[in-house]
Amino acid sequence: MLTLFHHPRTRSTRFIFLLEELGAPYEIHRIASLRRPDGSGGIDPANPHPHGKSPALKDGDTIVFESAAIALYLTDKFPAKGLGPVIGDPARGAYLSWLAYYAGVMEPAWMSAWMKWDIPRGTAGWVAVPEVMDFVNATLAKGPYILGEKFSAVDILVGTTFAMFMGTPLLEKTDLLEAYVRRVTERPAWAKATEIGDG
Ligand SMILES: N[C@@H](CCC(=O)N[C@@H](CS)C(=O)NCC(=O)O)C(=O)O
Repeated sequence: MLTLFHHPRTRSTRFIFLLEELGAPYEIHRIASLRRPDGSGGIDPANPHPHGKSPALKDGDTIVFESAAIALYLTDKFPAKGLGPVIGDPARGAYLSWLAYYAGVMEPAWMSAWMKWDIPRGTAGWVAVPEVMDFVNATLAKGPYILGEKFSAVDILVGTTFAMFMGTPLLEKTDLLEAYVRRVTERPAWAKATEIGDG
């Protein structure tokens, strides 16, 4: 049995989405508390994440943390649904690249925009949001999903993040992005995830 360490309205809801898509058996351990920007909250000692963050996943004695790693772990463990290209699939390279890009470039890009940080040219390891979006838009112009014709766990990470930011000063709403977000969030598993996860 898999245990998802989850806190309502945090990044962990995306893994209820993925687990539902995969038809995987799982239980939810609700993280009792998280650190909040206003100084409230604190780390729940029962949360196995090394920094007390949400999400984390437990599979027997194995602990997996960081969203990109959890996505890869789950799609590798449950390959039948085809939500992540497996080793040997020509799309595997793109899949791994997008998972790493999500964690290592996209999230820092949005965080630096939100914090109004200037990204030092050529040295930061990530790029600013407009450059990220040029790449995303060029990718989505070629197919309905990030990996092309097939919905994957990358869309769960990217599509739900866009759903949150689109229309804010951080992310301009465009027809292309709106249609993409709709394709991802109209899936029944997302409705189920928010119903289970927000409670
Ligand atoms: N890089 C982590 C980020 C996880 C994260 O920061 N989660 C937030 C909630 S959405 C959290 O737990 N914040 C409380 C804290 O940082 O202590 C991932 O992608 O899984």
